[in-house]
Amino acid sequence: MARIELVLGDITEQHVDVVVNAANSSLLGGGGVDGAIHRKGGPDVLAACRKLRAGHYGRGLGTGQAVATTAGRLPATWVVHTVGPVWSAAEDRSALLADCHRNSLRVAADLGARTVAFPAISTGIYRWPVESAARVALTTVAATDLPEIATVRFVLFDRATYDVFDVVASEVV
Ligand code: AR6
Repeated sequence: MARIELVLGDITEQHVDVVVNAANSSLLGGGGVDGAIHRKGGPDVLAACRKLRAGHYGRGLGTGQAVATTAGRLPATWVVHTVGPVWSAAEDRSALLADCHRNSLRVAADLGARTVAFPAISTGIYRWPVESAARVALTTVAATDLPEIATVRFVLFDRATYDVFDVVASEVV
């Protein structure tokens, strides 16, 4: 099993092989993590995303799927873009949130990545409650055994989110 780390910080500053982007199905940018990755990664990231849209992903990236591009000017080597589910109180979409994590790790392993950094997918603009998202993210990563991946780092942007991940990690990992 990969070592799981929690850090308080900015995902665009991580020196890892892969940073995971909390993207949307257009792959063409947005706010939050997505905006920061495109801003700091620069035009090569957007160009690679446009190429994906012109090819296999003409209809966009489905919720729970993952695909890689260059990381452009980021310190990471690759960005793996995934689309989290929008929170719904009426419908349990946890399986899709788990898919995001599992599929991102598989794409990273196929690239030969050893270190992968995730943000708290779906907990911002997509409004997923942090404790529930942390439980899905941490249990899924802990259960996804890919020998290539040595370290998975959750990069939490604020202290409150970090503290919730820390409590959940002590229960499930
Ligand atoms: N580093 C680490 N975490 C961050 C950063 C950062 N630089 N910036 C924000 N966060 P969000 P979502 C935290 O909204 O909920 C975009 O428009 C943030 O505080 O980035 O999956 C996409 O294009 C929150 O805890 O992702 C989609 O349309 C977490 O990262 C939509 O937002 C996720 O927040 C995706 O929404």
